[in-house]
Amino acid sequence: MNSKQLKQSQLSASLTELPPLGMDVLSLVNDFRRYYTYSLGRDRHSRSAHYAYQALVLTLRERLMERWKQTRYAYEEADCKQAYYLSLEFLMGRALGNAMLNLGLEEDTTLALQCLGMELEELAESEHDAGLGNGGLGRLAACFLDSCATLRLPVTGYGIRYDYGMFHQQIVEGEQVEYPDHWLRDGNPWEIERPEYTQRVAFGGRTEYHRDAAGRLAVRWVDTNDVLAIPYDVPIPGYQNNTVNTLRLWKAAATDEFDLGEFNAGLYPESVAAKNSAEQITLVLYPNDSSENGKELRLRQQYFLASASLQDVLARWVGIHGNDFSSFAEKNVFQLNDTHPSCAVAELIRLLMDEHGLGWERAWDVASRTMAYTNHTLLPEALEKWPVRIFRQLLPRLLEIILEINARFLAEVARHWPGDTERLRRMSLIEEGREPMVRMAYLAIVASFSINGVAALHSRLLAEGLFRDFFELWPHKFNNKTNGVTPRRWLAWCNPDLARFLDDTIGFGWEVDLERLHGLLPLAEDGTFRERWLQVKRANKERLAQLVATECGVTFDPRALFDVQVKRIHEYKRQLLNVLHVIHLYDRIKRGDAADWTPRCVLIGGKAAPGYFMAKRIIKLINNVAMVINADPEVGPLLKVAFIPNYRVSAMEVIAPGTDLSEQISTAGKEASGTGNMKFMMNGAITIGTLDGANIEIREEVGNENFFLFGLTAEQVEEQRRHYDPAAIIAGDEELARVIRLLTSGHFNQLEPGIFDPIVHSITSPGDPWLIAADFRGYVEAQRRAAAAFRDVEAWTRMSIRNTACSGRFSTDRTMREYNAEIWRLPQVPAKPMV
Ligand code: 26Q
Repeated sequence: MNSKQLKQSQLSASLTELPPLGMDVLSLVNDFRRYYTYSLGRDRHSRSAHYAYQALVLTLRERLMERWKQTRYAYEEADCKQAYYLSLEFLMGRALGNAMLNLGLEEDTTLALQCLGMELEELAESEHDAGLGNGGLGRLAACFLDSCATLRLPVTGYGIRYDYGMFHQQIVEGEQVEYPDHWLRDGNPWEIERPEYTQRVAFGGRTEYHRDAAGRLAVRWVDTNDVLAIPYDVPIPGYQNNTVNTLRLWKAAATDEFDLGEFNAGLYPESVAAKNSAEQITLVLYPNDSSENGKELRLRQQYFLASASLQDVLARWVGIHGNDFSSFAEKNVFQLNDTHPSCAVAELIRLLMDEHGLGWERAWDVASRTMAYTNHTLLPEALEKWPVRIFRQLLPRLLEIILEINARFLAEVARHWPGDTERLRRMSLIEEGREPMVRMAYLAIVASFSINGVAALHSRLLAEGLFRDFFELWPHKFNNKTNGVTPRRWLAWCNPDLARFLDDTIGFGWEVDLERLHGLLPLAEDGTFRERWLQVKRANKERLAQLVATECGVTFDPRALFDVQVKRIHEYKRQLLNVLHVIHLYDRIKRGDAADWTPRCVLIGGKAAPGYFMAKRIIKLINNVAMVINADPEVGPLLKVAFIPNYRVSAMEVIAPGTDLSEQISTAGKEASGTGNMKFMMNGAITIGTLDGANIEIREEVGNENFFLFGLTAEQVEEQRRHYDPAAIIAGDEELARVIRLLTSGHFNQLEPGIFDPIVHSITSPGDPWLIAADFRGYVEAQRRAAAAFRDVEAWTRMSIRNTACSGRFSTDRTMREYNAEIWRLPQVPAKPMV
């Protein structure tokens, strides 16, 4: 050994594990300065908050990074079962606050920045929301990941890295205008590109049959157009437990051959065009929250996600076990977030048979023991279907497999119900007709060992209605998992004043054991406690009023009742019913019926799918009504109405803590669960709502005295529809008749004649599926009770406290424990302690 080699080997031997990064204020200050000065090259002349934000993210990110690696090692070494949450949507919102909170660095970071003369709030505000989802289903996926990491469950999220997330909504002359959400413009410091795990996804082409080496009939999928899937990993920190799980998002990229082939033929523009069409796949999120049928690009997205994710899991498996899949189902489970990723069923079979040499029976056995499906909708028209024709063109091999699954499945149905051809037709994975369609929900049901709804009522209605035939065949597959929300983001982070107050009164640790909020119940009787509760609510209402002032230009008085409905705009969610009530209040003021008035500020927000005409017209109505009311000096402070533009995760973080009354007023039997209802409840709002979705369970937890209930039940809704006569209801209700007259008279559209005719028509039509007129009277009376209750400050505060106190069940920690106990069966794997 020469001296150079000697030196090298001595150096190598003296290398030790990197020491963990400091978790104190001084380390944070110094790392921040190092990033700001040396990595980003900024100095005291840099005035934009953006670079300070970047330096802060890098400082926190490196602390996540070491825990992330240790978590991966811990899962590898445990060699345990893992779950994969497949979802076309992850509505993550902002990550900075969450990272600080979950690392336990919230206080120290605030201090560190103060030392440097900066405000955390300003930096936090400069982060774009990661809006890779439409609404409830996407945000649920994000809350699930937070809880899985907190519970130390080995769960990986798989999704798509859209270049453009949910559109940015502006309101121009009362109407929604959509702008592209280029959220990656300034880069995304939270993601790590991992090109070393790139996968290849095929489209188009045809299938070819041949004999393999062992003489068995085998299939080749040939002449395909391939696209690369490049993973970008996002860290998902657990709550102060050193666990960091992974969200893996795929980006589409053109293959090299693609370019080269065309290029060599001298077709440069064509080759660039081909590259473009490959990269189209992950360009933009579809902004519909109920299925839009027939868009081929959407099916491409779905298959791209399913195929890349399954190949990724299988590659890791094969790396350890080779082509022995005998224990695969004991070690892996895939949770399908609605039918959107349900191509995975057929894709797993394809990969096992065509790529790894399994026969049908064994491939089917693996698939049907690893797939689990969650349904999120009861609206029959929202069930996903794809034309067989598109499948044949785009995914010919998958179609063959789906048809094979169907043939075998229908044979089973025929054995179970001999001679019942009507049932065969009903249950077939293929809907026959002029344009035959693949029924994605049935594909998911047939292959899954577990099928769940997202609230008790929803799961019951699935079994009794939408999926009845399947429930009769396989009752054991069906189960309920009531949704939740993560109390870290939706209480600890978004409502810090309440969080500190909770620490002071019920002690530390409620963030991970939310049932401990029950400890607040006796305190509802304590006058000083109530006084402080009210102070916290008051400060939060001031913060919300500030947001409404800047975003809507409307003045909300924090002493008034803050009445809020924020969610996607949908006829079944009945924002229209809310508006009718607002018009009714206005009418009462104008006709001098305002004795014992409770001043009220009504806030409505939400996005409409760009092609949903009625939803857009409802937004226009809300804005026009607001304009008239807010400008009327006679109304003054008695009633204010605002539509908050661009409702999103970060807006809800201000809205929920400042709300008094939470509007959950969907037509019973239509809202699968709702999760906004839970966020409001946790923050001490009282619900006005129907017996729909999780409202039912919320009311059971908090008690009828602390909930403003109204409206038809799901059963009564079905009954009413058969002989619905809104004209008679309107004729028999003078106050409703006056509201309708105000609408038809053009009072809210003096310069835009007729624009609200479609709305009036829908309310007055016997075919109105949402039964607006039927629930109007009950709603107005519930609102009267709420207004009266609000005037008794003491009683209202009791109700508010009880709502928070009883919200423990709606933590996604509970939801994830149930998924794990009854579906996934994963061990909890502790992270290695940081030394
Ligand atoms: C499907 C195919 C093509 C294009 C779009 C879609 C699509 C996209 C998103 C269909 C549906 C969605 C989203 C549905 C959704 O958010 N559902 C909500 O899920 C929540 C979580 O379970 C529930 O609380 C809500 O009740 C439910 O409406």
